[in-house]
Amino acid sequence: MHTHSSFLSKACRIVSASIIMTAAIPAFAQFQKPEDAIKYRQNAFNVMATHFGRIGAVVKGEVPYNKEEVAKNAAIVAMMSGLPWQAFGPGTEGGKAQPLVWTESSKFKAGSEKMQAAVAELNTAAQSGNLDNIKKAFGAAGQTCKACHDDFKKK
Ligand code: ASC
Repeated sequence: MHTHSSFLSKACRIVSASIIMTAAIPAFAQFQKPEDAIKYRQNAFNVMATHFGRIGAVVKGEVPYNKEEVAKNAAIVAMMSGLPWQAFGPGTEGGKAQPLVWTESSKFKAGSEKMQAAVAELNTAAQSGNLDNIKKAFGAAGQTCKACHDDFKKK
């Protein structure tokens, strides 16, 4: 029969083993393997590009301006813009990312922050419902996408 103390010592061993295994998780953090991180960031960018593109269609005059629709799309873009970066950790090289993402990581981070600031501005313009401001903010945000792609995305 198990004594109370042997149960405790077994529990302690399990907890210790868990702590050791946690410490052994590499820098791609919550992702089980590098491919999962690559998929995650590509999916996040894809959702962002889909909703950014819907605003683009309005900006280009292909779709009539509807305040609620643009506001919803801009909010999604702004929310998604914070997600991909956690999935570029060490050991997750690959996909469409250039090696420069990891060798020039401070430049990459600065670019990501410019984009996040620009889409936050786009969201502000979209919520206020001024189409001229939306057009300006959309153009500026698109420039921040392109700036990063030029340097960090494989063609
Ligand atoms: C988009 C999209 C991008 C940017 C970029 C802007 O709609 O998918 O990656 O705009 O093309 O230059």
